[in-house]
Amino acid sequence: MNVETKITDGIAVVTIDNPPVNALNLAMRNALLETVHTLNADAKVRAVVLRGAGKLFVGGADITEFDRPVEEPALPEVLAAIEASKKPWIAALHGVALGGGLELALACHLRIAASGTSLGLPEVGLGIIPGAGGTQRLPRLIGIEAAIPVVTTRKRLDENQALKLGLVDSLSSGDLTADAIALARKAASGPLPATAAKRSLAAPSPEIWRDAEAAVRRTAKGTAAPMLALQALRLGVENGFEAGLAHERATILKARASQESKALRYLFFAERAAPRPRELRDVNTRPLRRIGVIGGGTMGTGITAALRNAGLPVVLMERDEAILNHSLGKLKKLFQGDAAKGRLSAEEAGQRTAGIEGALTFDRLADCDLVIEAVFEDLAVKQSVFAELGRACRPDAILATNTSYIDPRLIAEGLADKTRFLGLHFFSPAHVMKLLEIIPVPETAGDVLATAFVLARTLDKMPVRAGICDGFIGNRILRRYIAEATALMTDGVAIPAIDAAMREFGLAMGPFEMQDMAGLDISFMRREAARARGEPVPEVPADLLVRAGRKGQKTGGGWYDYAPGDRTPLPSPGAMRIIAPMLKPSREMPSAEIAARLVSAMSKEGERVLAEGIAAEPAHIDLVEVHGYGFPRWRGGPMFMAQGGAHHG
Ligand code: T1G
Repeated sequence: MNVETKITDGIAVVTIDNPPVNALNLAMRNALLETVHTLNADAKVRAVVLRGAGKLFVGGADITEFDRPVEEPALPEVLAAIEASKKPWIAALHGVALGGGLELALACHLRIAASGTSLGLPEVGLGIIPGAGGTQRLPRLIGIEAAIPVVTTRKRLDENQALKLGLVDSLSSGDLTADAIALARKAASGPLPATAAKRSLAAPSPEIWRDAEAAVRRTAKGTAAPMLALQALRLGVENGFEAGLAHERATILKARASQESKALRYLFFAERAAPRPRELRDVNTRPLRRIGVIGGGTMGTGITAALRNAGLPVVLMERDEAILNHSLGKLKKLFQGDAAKGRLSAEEAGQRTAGIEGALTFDRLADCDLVIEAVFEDLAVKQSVFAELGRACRPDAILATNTSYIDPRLIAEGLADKTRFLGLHFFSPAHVMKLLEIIPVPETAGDVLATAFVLARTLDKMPVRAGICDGFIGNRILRRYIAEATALMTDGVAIPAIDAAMREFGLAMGPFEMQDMAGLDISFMRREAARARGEPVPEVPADLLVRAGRKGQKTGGGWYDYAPGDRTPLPSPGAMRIIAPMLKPSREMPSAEIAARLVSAMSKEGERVLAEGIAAEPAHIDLVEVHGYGFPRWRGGPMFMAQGGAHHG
């Protein structure tokens, strides 16, 4: 970790070297400030090139320092020293320049970027705003309109967009440092280029602010930081650079201490740790070149699409031609839909479809490295599939089940070699939902488990290792959440009030709206199956609804009524009449109390999940909730909330 300077023919090349992302921690700030003073005082030095060692320029301030009071020199002081230098400083950008890293570049006199560079101010994603001049210097280079989405939505700019907007002054043709030195020489031989701070900033029309505020309200999803960032931009335009800087600084210092920021920082580190479990880091993995998927239903096609989106060739197997063609047709439409929405080119959509081979027999899976079973949730059916796979696939091929409820140990019973078997629980729609529960059985080999995490990273999924119990981590906590919501309802609290409370809390929909969307019959059949096995499963109000033909949106009514072709939940006197015998007299409950009850039920179940070793740490449960069940990111998760928002960096 250091800041190294090399001076050649009057040009100083300063390299920031703090692996893995050159974060600007206290030591780096001290070293940089000292370097600025040294070079300013060195008469031999006519200009300075600032670069980052390794794969990128600078990934930002050091987020691990945010739980502590700011230690001087703070970044603004370092940047002010560079900006005040009478010698041109040229920022040589490659990989990424994010947050404080971009702010460092903005304080320089000129910027040059290599191909493939990504520039941004993603601070709102951490519940803060740029705190070292980003909201003031960026608009003075690229204008307010272009700066608004970068500062309020984490929009990234590539080098070409940056050049076009004036954020960078030139692009490197290959050797970035050499090109930067050439630019420095040129700058040193002319008048000192004006820094961003000295550039004028035209005030935009009032409509721009009005539209920006509306856009921030629409996209902020309950987080406060985007509006704070917009306000800092505006204040700088209306009150000038220095006033803007002071306001920005005061805002970030306050935002750093907020629950929202603590929650988002907690998730930042949890999301970086989960895909690379420490215990698997040195384990060799098996190749993933060709993947088989069995079952062309909703999950099978979703998984196939996710694999294709990651560039993996897929063999999709179904029982009969008609079903297979239907599944292949669905996938073709899905990729064409992505092309129509501009997410893919028509050619890419064609390639995605072409990379799927349809199959009707197990022998076609013989050379797959991994086969994922996604057939109907029936133990006997799954066991027969794995018996076939055990015969048809290479001995080193990994065999996985996408079951969401059945004990994987039972599914693997007929399998001769269980070391190559595990559960890979995708969430619907599997090509969209980030969460992947990875469920090893006792026999699962280390390299098989490690390979599953490689698959998750390849698919850009958030993997969480889960132990075996009914519902693994996510569905087990969901069941507890639903049970608590049902208890509130039978206790007299109105269904729309419970759902409204959870929407207010930050969920896209409440527990009853969600059940109606998913269908009440799925869990009803599970309860009925348990009752048939002689298990004492008490009658619940949902049973009365299903028996009355109310299965949710798909039957035009469940907890709510739905007009034909409309998914808007309408309070249902009919449903209330059916479940009335199970309800106590109605009563009011404040939204916050409803939400607290439900979230506390989730975290208590989470405690049990931890105690049983089904999850290794609280953060894993929170990742499941955030990436699989729509728990609002800015709240961190039920376990984080139960810990009083304590954030362990
Ligand atoms: N501070 C501390 N640690 C960081 C870090 C940071 N800014 N960025 C990454 N790490 C750690 C990360 O936890 C992981 O650790 C390792 O580095 C590799 O990260 C004043 C206040 C830069 C695009 O929001 O987006 O500047 O798990 O796996 O995929 O206005 O990291 O190995 O122990 O993500 O190559 C603003 C955050 C900060 C960017 C690289 N900056 N970082 O991606 O590696 S706030 C950000 C990223 C700020 C100023 C404000 C990505 C990356 P470990 P990784 P990667």
